[in-house]
Amino acid sequence: MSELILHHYYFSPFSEKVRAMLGYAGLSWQSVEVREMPPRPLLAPLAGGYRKIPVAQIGADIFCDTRTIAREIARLSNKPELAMENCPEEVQAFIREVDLDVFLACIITAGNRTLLRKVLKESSLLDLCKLLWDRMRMGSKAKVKANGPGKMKRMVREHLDRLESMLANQPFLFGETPNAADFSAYHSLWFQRDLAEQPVVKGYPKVNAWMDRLQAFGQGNRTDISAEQALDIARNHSPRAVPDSDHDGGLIGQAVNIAPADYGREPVSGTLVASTPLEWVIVRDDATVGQVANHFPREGFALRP
Ligand SMILES: N[C@@H](CCC(=O)N[C@@H](CS)C(=O)NCC(=O)O)C(=O)O
Repeated sequence: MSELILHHYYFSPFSEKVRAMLGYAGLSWQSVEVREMPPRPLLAPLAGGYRKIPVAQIGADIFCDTRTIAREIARLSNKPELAMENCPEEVQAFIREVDLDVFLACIITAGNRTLLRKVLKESSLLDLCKLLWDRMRMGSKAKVKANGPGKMKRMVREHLDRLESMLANQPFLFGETPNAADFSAYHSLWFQRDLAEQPVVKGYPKVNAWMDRLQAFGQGNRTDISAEQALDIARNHSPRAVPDSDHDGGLIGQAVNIAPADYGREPVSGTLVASTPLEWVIVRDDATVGQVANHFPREGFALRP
């Protein structure tokens, strides 16, 4: 069993991205299911204010954002192609686009009765109202350019056209085997096709076959544990050693805030202990679990001394 713990919820596309990666990587992992919206009091000691999902944990190290999570999965499974930075620049540019603009277009245009029915099966009407309110508030504070619904529907169709042609002569988007791009493109379409059952995806046979191929890898070997067990694990570990690095020049050892730059921009405060070209690591002393380290990708995040 790898020591990786994933804090996630079923309806979260970015969680689905990681679950699918864990399947391709063939890893055993531990699962903690969290609510679809804050407050998440048993995750807060680990995430330290970071509100997005999923979050991964290895001992007392907490990985925020699927980019740092993918890096850990790549390392644990010896599948470097899962980490974006190991992919060619063309692939990285594709991932940047699909993980933000295409994701938002797919999520916002997916809403329909089927999706509502499925969400209501798992929660109450009151919780559904709270969820919609939470997402509206998150959207109103976001720093991403908003497109109208017509434009977003067009974006989804253009994206599907593009994938269909990329898959014309090969099983995966960039060749014979998957890389990080496949999982980034997959999760938003999973939300459209498998959750909302939107008819638009049906018209794309190669895209459907590719999604089925990714799903055939499974989701690895999952063991459910409780949030309290995850907290115990953090409490019984110390953060791992960090690389000797000071990419920002002189900030190591200083108190900093790190927050996503796009949406869900709640900051996490701590002492900067590593600053590499790819990531920032801060340590925090938490009253419940003791010292934990939070890892953030540089891309898509902002650091303030
Ligand atoms: N860039 C983030 C995006 C994560 C994200 O947007 N997650 C959504 C769920 S799929 C989220 O956190 N929504 C708000 C919430 O669940 O509280 C990543 O790659 O992990």
